[in-house]
Amino acid sequence: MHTTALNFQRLKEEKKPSQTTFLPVFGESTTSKKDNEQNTGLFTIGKPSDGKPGEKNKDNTSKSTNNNRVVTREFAANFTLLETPWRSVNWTSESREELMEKVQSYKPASEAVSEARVLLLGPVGAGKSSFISSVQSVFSGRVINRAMVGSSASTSFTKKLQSFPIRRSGERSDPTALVLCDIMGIGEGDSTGLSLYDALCVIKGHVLEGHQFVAEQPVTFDTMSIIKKPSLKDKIHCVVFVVDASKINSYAKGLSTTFQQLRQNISSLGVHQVALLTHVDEVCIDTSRDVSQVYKSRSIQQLMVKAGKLLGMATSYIVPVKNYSFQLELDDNTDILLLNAVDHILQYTDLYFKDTAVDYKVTN
Ligand SMILES: Nc1nc2c(ncn2[C@@H]2O[C@H](COP(=O)(O)OP(=O)(O)OP(=O)(O)O)[C@@H](O)[C@H]2O)c(=O)[nH]1
Ligand SMILES: [Mg+2]
Repeated sequence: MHTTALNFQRLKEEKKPSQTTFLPVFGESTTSKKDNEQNTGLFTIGKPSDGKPGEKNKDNTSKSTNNNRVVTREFAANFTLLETPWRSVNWTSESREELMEKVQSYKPASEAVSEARVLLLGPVGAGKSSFISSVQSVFSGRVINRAMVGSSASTSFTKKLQSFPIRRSGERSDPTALVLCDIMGIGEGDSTGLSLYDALCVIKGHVLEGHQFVAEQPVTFDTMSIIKKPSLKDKIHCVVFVVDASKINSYAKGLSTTFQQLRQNISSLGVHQVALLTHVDEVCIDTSRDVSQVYKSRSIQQLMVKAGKLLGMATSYIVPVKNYSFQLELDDNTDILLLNAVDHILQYTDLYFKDTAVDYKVTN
């Protein structure tokens, strides 16, 4: 049996009926309270925290360990699956191969650059580095941690700007034309994390590879580590916002304002933005067991709407993904969801080249 399924089972069994709390996480559900009690369950899955195993939370919910990860969070999961998926995906190995081929043969729609630079932006612990590692894992044929993944602590694990060319599968493993750029997590409305100013400096191409970000110390133009006149190859060609589905209901209020400011400024640079809704395996037990159920999940559909509101973005720009986090082996359906996300990103990256790069060529 799948490890996660086992954990769910064990945790559900541990939960005594008297302890069960119904959390109205999915407010838009049309089911009655009785239906909810039948269709929902309280489940937890490996999330790190500072607490010790077995310790009690303030709300008296118990913590337990799962592969050295302390389980603290509780979700009311709506287990009801829709009959018809709300987006159609071809979950076959042929489709996986086709998507892989598409990404490997991708060429930017501009002669001025040989690679597309895509920046992942999002709160601490959202899964930015995990997405990069997961995409590279698909092409490597095994789960690897290329971009270093942290835990979802309060400060960003990733501190510097680091570009990861996605490498082709096979022995040559030469780089594709897709470069995913990892960066420090953005602050949730206060002064911690990557600032709006620094994010824009990166997108405009002023920041050198390896630049270490320090919260409250903005990138300065009098240092040597700055590209004063960036060319198209130095710039970011698409921004991907990354948000954690399991935190959509608890992100700080200021985060929405931060996203709004980022989106306005990035849009004025002509750079298109899409979004990834990660951790979908933590908000839907059916999806956790089988990723191909993701577009039938009512709870994920509802969280997509909430993510759209948080980001100020239509849901058609957002795709759900499950990153490789605790698994050691690849799974075809997880790969397909990840590859679909990459395909989605590349479509919007090319829009930038089509819209802007022509002007760029003429004016530069
Ligand atoms: N279950 C699950 N865990 C995930 C997923 N994505 C990331 N994680 C876990 O979430 C934690 C944080 O992931 P990171 O990739 O380091 O997040 P980040 O956005 O790069 O965070 P910072 O670098 O700290 O800003 C790690 O423990 C990952 O294993 C996912 O889709 N599902
Ligand atoms: Mg990171």
